[in-house]
Amino acid sequence: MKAIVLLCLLAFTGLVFASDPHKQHDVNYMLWKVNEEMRDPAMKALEDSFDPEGASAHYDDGGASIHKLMQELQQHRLLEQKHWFSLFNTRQRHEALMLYDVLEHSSDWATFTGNAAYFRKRMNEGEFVYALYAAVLHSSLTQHVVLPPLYEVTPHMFTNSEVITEAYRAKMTQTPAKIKSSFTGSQSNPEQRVAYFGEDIGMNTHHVMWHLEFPFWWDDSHESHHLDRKGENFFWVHHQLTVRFDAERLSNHLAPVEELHWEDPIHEGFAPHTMYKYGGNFPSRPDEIIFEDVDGVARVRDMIITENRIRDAIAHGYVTAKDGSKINIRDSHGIDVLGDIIESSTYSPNTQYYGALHNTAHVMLGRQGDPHGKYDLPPGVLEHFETATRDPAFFRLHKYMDNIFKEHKHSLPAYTKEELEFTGVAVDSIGVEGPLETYFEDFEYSLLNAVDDTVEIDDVEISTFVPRLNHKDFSVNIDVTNNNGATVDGTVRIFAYPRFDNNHVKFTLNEGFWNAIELDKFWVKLSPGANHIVRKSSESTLTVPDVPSFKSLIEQADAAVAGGSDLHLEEFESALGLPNRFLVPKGNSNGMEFVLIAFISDGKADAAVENLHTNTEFNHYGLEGKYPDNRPHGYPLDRHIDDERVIHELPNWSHSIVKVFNHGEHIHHN
Ligand SMILES: [Cu+2]
Repeated sequence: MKAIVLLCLLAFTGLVFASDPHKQHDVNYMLWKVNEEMRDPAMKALEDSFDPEGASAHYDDGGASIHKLMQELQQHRLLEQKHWFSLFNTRQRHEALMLYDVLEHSSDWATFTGNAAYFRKRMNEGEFVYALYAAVLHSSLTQHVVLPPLYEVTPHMFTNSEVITEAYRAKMTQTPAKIKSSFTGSQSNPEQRVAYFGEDIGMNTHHVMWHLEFPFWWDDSHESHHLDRKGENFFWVHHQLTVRFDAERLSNHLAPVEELHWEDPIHEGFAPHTMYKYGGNFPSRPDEIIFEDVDGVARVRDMIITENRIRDAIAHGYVTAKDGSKINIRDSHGIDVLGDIIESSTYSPNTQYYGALHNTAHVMLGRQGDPHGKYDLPPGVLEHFETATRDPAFFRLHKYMDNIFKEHKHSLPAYTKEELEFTGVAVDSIGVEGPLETYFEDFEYSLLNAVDDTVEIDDVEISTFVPRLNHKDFSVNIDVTNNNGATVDGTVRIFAYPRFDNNHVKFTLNEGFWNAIELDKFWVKLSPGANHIVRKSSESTLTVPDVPSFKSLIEQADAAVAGGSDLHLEEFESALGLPNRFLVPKGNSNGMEFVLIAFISDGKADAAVENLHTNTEFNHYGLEGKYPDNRPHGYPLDRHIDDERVIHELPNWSHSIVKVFNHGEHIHHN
């Protein structure tokens, strides 16, 4: 939403937008020490002076949302504070969404911030954080406000219990500490070799932010707009995580993930070494357990029935809506419907029949350690987007769903030469300049918000440093010939897929395409004749830069408020993509071979919105507006190939073999 609006206006007026320092300031303090007393005096005063029901004129729903929430509050029905919160808990989600509705329907900033201050003091902190994050992302009042990195707001969800315990000790003894974080488990567990992926705080943040931008609970009848291609985006973002995880496994000489299935044992157990701020430790799961029915959630049999109904729909090429009508899915739009069904979101045409395979599976898997609630354990890591990928079973579960999507994609007719061609345009070569090399570096972030404190006691610096994957700068060079005699618009699509499997068997084109990692997508103007495109790794439109630390956001907003100056944080507004440092899979010391692909399609035919061609930027997720690219995600590698010659003889694509190295380099914390 934000990025699109910004872009369109940039194109028309050349304006650059500043973030509103006051709004940034307020959002900062609402989230700073969210389990503790408000530290900003003016906002603290609002906690008791603000009257939420004061004037219905300040709400664009006439005050309906606020009356509802106030009634729940006055009747003491809301979840207590200092209690865990999970979005998959229906009642807790409803409570969080009641607050989201209040914020979303606040028509001016005083009402928004007044409500936030008022309910921060009175509602469960987890519900509050969720509601505020969702509201800041979706409210028209908070465009250009940057949300602080979630790992510094709720650090418990991103780090190990060992680190948290150390942090509490540092606080108790008032001794500054920089605590080393290690990945969960031991080297005798082969899965530990890829823990750097599932436990990467930037990847976890990406995953949470994606689910916040495209929430399954989003209901168009209560919102101002429709989320374009939400179901397809659900497929694509998880598909990319799935194939990317396999590329990491291959980098580390592990076999690709095998899908899990309801009738098979769950081979890998998991000991999370993670704790809730309130509610004890995350539950563990032993190796090789057999799926059990989970009381109050679902029976294993129901899961199989749901899956079969979805597979039937794919085989038929249509789904059956609630009213019995048929919705065709055997076309490029089908994936969107299927994504809505599998997640499921409120966009699903028939949840009664097709259930909620993904959401229910997360809870089923999360509860296997205590399926009958005998031990009163809190929810498992799989029941939070922040922590889900820590458990290797997450990727097994998503491989299972990815294979269902694959069944659908492969039921569509292969693209023909005529469909894929871009008349007069040939991609002559693609190559890489600079080393394709990854390394680990220590990244430090604050744990101040993890520990308890009081207003009277000063903070001591408490932080942790954690190894994370990064890559050296490189650029992709593409040579293109345009024989059209006039300038044309092109969409450049860059992918890479592993060349070999773990047995060093070459992937077929079909396997490779399905396993392709999307690296970049952007618009170009192709002049007549030869064009040389140099695209830097830092420019990828699919990734985001590191968000400034929470402390730095506070300092910058405070300074701007005090000095009446501008605040420029635009580049950090969207947290949708993977971190840019995560662009390339790890590779290994021998150099892991990838097939690098550039495909250029007709930009005019691709554009779903006007005026985008004048801008070389590209937004990968559409949000409020339309997603700018008409083509399905992954195009043109998203379908199976009948005849490899169609691809090989296509002039407007090119490929080359590249190697990604990792020499064990680790840049240590000072
Ligand atoms: Cu997810």
